[in-house]
Amino acid sequence: MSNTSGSTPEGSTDAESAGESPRERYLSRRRYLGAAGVAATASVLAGCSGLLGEESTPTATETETGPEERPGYHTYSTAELEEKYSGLKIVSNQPPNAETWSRNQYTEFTTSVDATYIRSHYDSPEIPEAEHTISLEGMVEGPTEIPMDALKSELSTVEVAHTMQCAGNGRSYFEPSVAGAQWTFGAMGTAVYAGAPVGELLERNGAEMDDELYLAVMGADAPDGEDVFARSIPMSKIKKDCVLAYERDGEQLTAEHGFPVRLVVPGWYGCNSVKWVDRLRVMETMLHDEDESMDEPDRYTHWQQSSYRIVPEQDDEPRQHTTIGTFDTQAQMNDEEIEQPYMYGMVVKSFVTSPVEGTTITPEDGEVRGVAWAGETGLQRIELSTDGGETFTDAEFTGPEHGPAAWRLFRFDWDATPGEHTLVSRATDAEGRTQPATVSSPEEGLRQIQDDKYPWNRKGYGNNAYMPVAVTVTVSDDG
Ligand SMILES: Nc1nc2c(c(=O)[nH]1)N[C@H]1C(S)=C(S)[C@@H](COP(=O)(O)O)O[C@H]1N2
Ligand SMILES: [Mo]
Repeated sequence: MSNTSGSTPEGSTDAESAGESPRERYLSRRRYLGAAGVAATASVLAGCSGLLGEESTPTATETETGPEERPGYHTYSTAELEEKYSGLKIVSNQPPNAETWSRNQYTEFTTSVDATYIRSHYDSPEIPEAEHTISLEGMVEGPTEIPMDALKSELSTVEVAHTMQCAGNGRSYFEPSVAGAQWTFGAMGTAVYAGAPVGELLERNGAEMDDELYLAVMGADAPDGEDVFARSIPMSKIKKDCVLAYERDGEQLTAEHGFPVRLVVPGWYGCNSVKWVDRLRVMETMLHDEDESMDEPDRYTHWQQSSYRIVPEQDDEPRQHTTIGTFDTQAQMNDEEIEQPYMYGMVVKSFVTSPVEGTTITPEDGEVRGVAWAGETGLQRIELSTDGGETFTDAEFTGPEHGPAAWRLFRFDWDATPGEHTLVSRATDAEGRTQPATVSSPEEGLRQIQDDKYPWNRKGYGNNAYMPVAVTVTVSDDG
């Protein structure tokens, strides 16, 4: 039995739309989920299912009777996930959450799909592509339904290389620990996504597109009565490079990664890249509780306003903003008006991928490799320390360069001397911002990266502190 909240399915109407309400449209689109789909979903939910909120403590276990089945959703056993994603360590099976096992799986520019982390708040919806549509509403000429085949055939196809990283990656290094999936380094991976430019889709459908507006992007995965997974993406970013992706490295998306279509927000934390997209709404504001233009606005705000905020120990529930002026997460840390930053653009980070922790190497093996990225800001520099971060020397970027949204591989020729060494990499972004050495304690109440410390925060987001690797160098006997 795990941590789900009970839920009451309630029909609802949207005052704004004539005829069929978004809720009805949603439900009718859900009919393909199975004859008894919606009702059965509700009754199963009232019983027991695994809902792993960002706040909740993860469990890697199944109930004794195995996972509960819910019509219209795929419910996973751990064994099934392990088989399909052999490169992942399973964190929970219901819903599926898993991270890359070892840092040295990141030695190529792209991460194979079976080693690419899964972060889901609900089980994966089973969506037949041929019947799937995306509804477009809000500040548009008229509400429209866009079928998948139109998305694929009538709009351009663009590619974008992007390093997807969960905002909670590195959470497990916080002391004291915080609740939530205990990601180490591996809630991340890089791929080339292909799909339709969201800006083009909006333009074709007569949407208002001023930079100051927001596009609310909603996923089809929340069971009835649960908080819809929805994110507000600023229109300026939508127009710049956001993609409704249907392919990842030339293959169709897997069910767990958002099939048939997900948003990709290049260079921003993974939470923004909404999976299983089924609804887009052009709005003047971010999703927030008091939005009178929307029916049941508070069903759409949890993942936008409560989760994915950097909240120090000293603060309560974060303040809901309707608009903010910067989407660079680190810049928000220094913005007193925002107070609890939203997880949008990724902060600069890097780590060593080989050699791996605890290994014994010879001086001849002294090549150090790693990955570095800085969200859409881009990188300026990568350095390496072999003395645990006391002194640093420049390393060099290698491998493909596909724009700032994707990581760079790096290498360092290490003239290794026998003994114990602690390797640490440090990346600097194009604005000169660099990784801090450690994470602060909660008592310090930090709100920004300061004194070489990352601010400890209640939900463990954004940790970009050094990630040391201890290795032993020995001289081999056979010379
Ligand atoms: N609809 C929906 N989209 C979602 C999520 C989700 O639970 N539901 N999780 C988000 C989070 S927190 C992350 S980090 C990424 C993970 O993408 P992946 O599972 O494909 O790696 O998807 C994002 N998109
Ligand atoms: Mo995430």
